[in-house]
Amino acid sequence: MGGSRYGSRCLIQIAAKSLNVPVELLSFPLPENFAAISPLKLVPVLEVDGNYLLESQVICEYLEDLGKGPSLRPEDPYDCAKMRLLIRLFELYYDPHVLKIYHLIMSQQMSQQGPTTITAIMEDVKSALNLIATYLDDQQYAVGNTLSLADCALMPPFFQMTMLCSILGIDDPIAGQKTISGYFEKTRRDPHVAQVLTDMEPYLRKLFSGDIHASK
Ligand SMILES: N[C@@H](CCC(=O)N[C@@H](CS)C(=O)NCC(=O)O)C(=O)O
Repeated sequence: MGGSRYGSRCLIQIAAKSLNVPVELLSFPLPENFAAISPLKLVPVLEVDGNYLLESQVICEYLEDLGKGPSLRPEDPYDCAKMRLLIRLFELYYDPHVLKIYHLIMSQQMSQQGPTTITAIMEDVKSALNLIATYLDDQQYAVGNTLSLADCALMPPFFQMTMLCSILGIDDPIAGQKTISGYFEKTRRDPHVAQVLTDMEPYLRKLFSGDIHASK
């Protein structure tokens, strides 16, 4: 799905490793028969010899295990664990809150209860960002000075949040958290990250328009 924060995780990795993986971007809503490929009816999915792998992080780890291109897993075991911790903190404590905002937008309920509900959810989002910030290195990337799977996981959703807030005209929690905003600005300069974020933009603009304008 174009603009997907989870699909884009794999796209940054594929670009950074120069992998020859044909990519098909699906549009939203996903086709009915997609359930035959993924019982979760979620993207991304990776086809491997006629089988289908689900879950972006499982796909990323599989692509790393193939051993092609530069490794996006830090060599040092502690750094590698920190990379995995950042990804888990994002998935368990940040994204479920953000998902509530997206459901609100998609369910066309923005004009009735949107602004109040979003303000409440943003408090949880801010707490999750503080938690993630505790484990971010103060270097160019999330862990040290090279791109890792943590950056592939964090940058697309952070970008999605900044776009959402700019379209809604509300305070951006990414910009409001010093460590996170410093990380975001540094890491978005990576050419592979920059390209994927640029590609996400038109899809996100389309996705977040409509209902959002109706609520103003
Ligand atoms: N845990 C899954 C989450 C994937 C996910 O939420 N994908 C969204 C796009 S970002 C999706 O396919 N949504 C389709 C829908 O809601 O119909 C992963 O890591 O792959």
